[in-house]
Amino acid sequence: MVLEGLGSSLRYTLRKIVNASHIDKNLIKEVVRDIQRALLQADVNVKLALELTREVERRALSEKPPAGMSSREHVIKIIGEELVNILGEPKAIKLQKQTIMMVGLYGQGKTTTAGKLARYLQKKGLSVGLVATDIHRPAAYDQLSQIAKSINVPIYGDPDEKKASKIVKQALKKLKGVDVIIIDTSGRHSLESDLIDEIKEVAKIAKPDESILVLDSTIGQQAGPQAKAFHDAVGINGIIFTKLDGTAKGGGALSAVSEIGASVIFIGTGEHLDDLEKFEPQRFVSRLLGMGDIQTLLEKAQEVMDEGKAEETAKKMLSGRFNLKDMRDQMEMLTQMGPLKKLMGMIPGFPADLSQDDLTETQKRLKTFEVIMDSMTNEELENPKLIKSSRISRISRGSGTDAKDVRTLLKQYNMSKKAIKGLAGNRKMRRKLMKQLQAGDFGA
Ligand SMILES: Nc1nc2c(ncn2[C@@H]2O[C@H](COP(=O)(O)OP(=O)(O)OP(=O)(O)O)[C@@H](O)[C@H]2O)c(=O)[nH]1
Ligand SMILES: [Mg+2]
Repeated sequence: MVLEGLGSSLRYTLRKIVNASHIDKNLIKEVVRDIQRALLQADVNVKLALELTREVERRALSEKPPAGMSSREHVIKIIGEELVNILGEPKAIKLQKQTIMMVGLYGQGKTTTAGKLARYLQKKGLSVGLVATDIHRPAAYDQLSQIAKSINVPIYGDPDEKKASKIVKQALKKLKGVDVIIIDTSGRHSLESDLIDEIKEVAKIAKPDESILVLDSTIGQQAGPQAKAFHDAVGINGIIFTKLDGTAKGGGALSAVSEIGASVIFIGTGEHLDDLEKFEPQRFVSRLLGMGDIQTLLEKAQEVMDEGKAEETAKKMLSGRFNLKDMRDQMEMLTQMGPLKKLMGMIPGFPADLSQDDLTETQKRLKTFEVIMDSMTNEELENPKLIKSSRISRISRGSGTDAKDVRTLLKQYNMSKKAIKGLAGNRKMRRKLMKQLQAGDFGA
């Protein structure tokens, strides 16, 4: 996984949010400190890391969650959004006829990435040709030839030619028929003037539609100044980061180029030609944070909260007070089942152990009860004794059910109430139930 270290520490932090009993200022401050530490460890620029965490804190403390979103989800969403923000705008490669020039310092991954890009475009249905202009390293032509052969694309190069621009001139003629021409250039240890002159000359002949800078992401924040220097020299349209597999400094490289306004197109995540991924900040961050896992965790947290509510209702029930509203609350939880399955057996008047068929039947019945109760007035819910035959007709009409169903509901209510009364008077039984509730023994 890309940036495993950063990902795992951020995921650990998000877990804190998911598992916290409630979200408060202290928790947010703690989370923000964790994120700061994680970003700095991933080599993200201090200023950028501070800006991000300040913004997360400000938003988490001041913004209200949109309707239907819990405060946990909201804080996690803010963190995700701010992380996406520091990665900047992505750029997509156009799927059309064009000339692409790859530039970069020595050993950054230009040649490999030229092959990866050729493979990518080929898979998208374009015909591609590769051009080898590295006149300095003798093995360069062979390296690109091998890549070209493995993906079955034409290559043009001339190991005997000493001028890169001449090779390009020939290549443009030879590869006229292909959709995309990808020119691999030579690298240097540093941005010396002869490298600059050479790629400038290549560019003059090739007139590339895209000049792509290939950057080894292990250089971390150095990516920023390097990108700027290349941009000033030849004009860079997009960046491809390589070696994002297994680097602790990837966060530094990614954030550094976005800071100077350069757009990342792809990331290289391995030595194989298929190890090229479109760079999509949103997806990148989702994966980094393990959003799929987080969603599951949030759902689990929701269940835990329901258990809390179940306990509250059960306590109220044990106090002896019980009206139709209380019954509706219980039923609401019952219909969610899952970890509450066991609790159902604990509610007096409902069967203790249900088969799946019984369960389905009961759920159906509960659904009908719910519809009926929706047609009752608040007064009726709080004081069910009021419900006599004229009201029963009105309620059944209003809910589109039979009067018989309304009577069944009232019968069920009376049974539950009676059982609860007996229970509330039975101290031994009460203690047993409370113990079960406190142990959180709801089963799954
Ligand atoms: N793990 C990993 N290795 C990569 C990746 N991209 C390139 N490499 C490796 O990095 C090394 C250098 O890659 P090249 O493509 O030869 O780099 P270059 O920029 O063309 O190098 P020069 O032409 O010598 O300047 C090779 O061993 C590649 O296999 C990547 O995304 N992940
Ligand atoms: Mg090379």
